Amino acid sequence: MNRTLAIVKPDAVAAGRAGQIIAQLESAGLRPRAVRMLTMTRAQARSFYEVHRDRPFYDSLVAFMTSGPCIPIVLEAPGAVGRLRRAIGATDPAEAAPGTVRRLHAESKERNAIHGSDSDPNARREIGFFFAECEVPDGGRG
Ligand code: 3AN
Repeated sequence: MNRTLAIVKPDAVAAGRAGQIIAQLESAGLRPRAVRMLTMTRAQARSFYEVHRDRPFYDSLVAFMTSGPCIPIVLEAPGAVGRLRRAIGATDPAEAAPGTVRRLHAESKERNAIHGSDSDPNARREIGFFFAECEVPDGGRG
């Protein structure tokens, strides 16, 4: 059993799709372990997406991610990182497989409904970014 981080992004929350998306993750065998709802500050969004700071879409991505509330979720499953990535689909919803969260709910490469950690080390970092030790004891386990 290990953990990963999903974020239901501001576009999906604003569209009233958070419940459907979380149900879809549960159907894919991902068990919510901790959940929050918050609006990211600019500093938080810049830091979370630091790896993309030199990409042309960085400022726009930060503006989008701070545009309204989002829902970070710690999910548990065997092979959690890969299981979540398969459930959410490709970055571009036009390329996402049928039945994936992005195929069903995303508008564009940027407004793409959900984030999922892309590796165990990044899952540990991202869980620690949003959740305190008391919310996910041993939260760092990958
Ligand atoms: P993924 O979320 O599929 O792992 P990343 O890590 O390459 O994709 O990108 C992080 C986020 O940056 C995406 N979820 C999306 O919101 C945004 N993004 C990625 N590529 C583009 C792009 N070409 N144009 C606009 N936004 C993008």
